[in-house]
Amino acid sequence: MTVHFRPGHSDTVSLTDEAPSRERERLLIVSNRLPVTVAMKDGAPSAQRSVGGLATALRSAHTEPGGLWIGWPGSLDSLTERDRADVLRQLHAMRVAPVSLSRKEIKVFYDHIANGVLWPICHDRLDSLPLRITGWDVYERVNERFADVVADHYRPGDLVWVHDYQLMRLPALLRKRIPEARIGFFMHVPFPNPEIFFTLPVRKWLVEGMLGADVIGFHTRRFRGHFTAALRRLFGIEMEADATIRHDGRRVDLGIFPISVDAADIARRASEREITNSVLDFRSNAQRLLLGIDRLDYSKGIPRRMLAFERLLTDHPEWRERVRLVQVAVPSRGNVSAYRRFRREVDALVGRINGQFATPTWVPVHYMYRGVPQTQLLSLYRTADVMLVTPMRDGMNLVAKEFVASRSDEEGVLILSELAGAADELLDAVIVNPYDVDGMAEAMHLALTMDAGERGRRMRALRAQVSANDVHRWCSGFLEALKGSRAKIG
Ligand code: ADQ
Repeated sequence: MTVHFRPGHSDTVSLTDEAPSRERERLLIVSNRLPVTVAMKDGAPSAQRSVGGLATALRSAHTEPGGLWIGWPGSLDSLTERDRADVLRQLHAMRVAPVSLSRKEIKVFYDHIANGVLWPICHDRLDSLPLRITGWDVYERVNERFADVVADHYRPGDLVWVHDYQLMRLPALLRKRIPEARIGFFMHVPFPNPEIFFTLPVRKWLVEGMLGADVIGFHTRRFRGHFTAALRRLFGIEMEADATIRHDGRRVDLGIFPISVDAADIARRASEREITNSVLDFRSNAQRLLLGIDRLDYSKGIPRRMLAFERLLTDHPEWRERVRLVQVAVPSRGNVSAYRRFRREVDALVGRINGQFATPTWVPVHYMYRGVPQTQLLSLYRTADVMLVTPMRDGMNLVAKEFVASRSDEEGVLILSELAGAADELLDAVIVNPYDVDGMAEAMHLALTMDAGERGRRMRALRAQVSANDVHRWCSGFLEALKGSRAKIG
């Protein structure tokens, strides 16, 4: 195998030399971040496969013969020429093709537009928008760069699956380059209500970008409904009975594909002795455990969850010294000012609650501002009496499903926000309105006092739902729709 640089696409490695035959349907996955992390190990750069999220969801599709993942590998700027070539060789062996982005592009495309504008818009947070928005030209340029790299690797018959809000323009840009390609686009975040989405001056241009796809996937019916409402207002088109629309002489499928987790794998790992032993250690102090696991993101509802816990301790003082909240928050998007402000807000709330209620032998909120390894995550899921998943808005929320999948002991209660996509499926959770602090405090009390029969009944129903609709079903459902999309054209 030879690794060579293509002019104009500095980090693109050719993977054509060992590719399978032309007839085989290959899958090209495209996402902003590659499912790898490059770090220095013993003085040499090493590319490691990431775990969790999309990396896990698409692992088997990616490792199919000919599978290729295209995306940004993180900045390689600090590496020497030799180390960079070494990393590119490692990435090639992992069947990933890097798209190189400059520091300035990352700042504008990723930090400013994707995370500073599109993320808050998709999570109903108009108040978090910058007063003046610039940088759409850079967003377009970066999407063009992705399109170039995909086109470089594309061969007739390939399926191209584009992921998420960072790449909303990519389907149309690809369609221009490869008119006959089968292109899918999956929106991992909510498509917002058009009243909110239409505040963006570039609303039509973004939707036109998505419409370059043959199949557009959403987690829930509600998000697809928002999208079709936007289509009606922008183009006067209606979705037909078979969930397709006609646009620009083509048909586009609008599908519902709720993402999930590898339920069987989680259940197996959560039952290993290492995990069950640590659960006994965690439980030894006889206090009940409420658990929150989130990226530290303002959409995840951490402040109101804390206030609800504070209310629980105020309205039901019998829980003092008998219950604790473990909140694990993985640092996220520290380059965006709204996230830095948010971090300070959470720090202050934790301090206030602990200052008010702690005793020499009890601290009500255990706050961990870091990611935790998979084994610890599973131990926490298995130990929790009550899992708190209370986002203000969430596309799906995989934490809720990971918790359910890990509870092969059929114990634990899930409190779930009605504004998480997962609430459309996990009907046997205790469903709450995340804006209703007092209601959430009562839900905590209810969950802590729920009898064993009711807990078991709910958990069994939740587990049946998650195992019947796991991540493999999500992945194959989307790919089947994409393969079938051609049949509808004409
Ligand atoms: P996210 O907003 O990142 O994903 P989520 O679906 O909850 O949210 O996934 C988070 C993942 O990170 C989970 O796998 C979880 O285990 C892990 N994680 C979270 N906190 C952690 C911690 N402190 N330590 C270790 N691991 C942690 C986006 C959308 C979601 C959608 C997914 C997939 O915002 O709505 O469900 O994509 O489509």
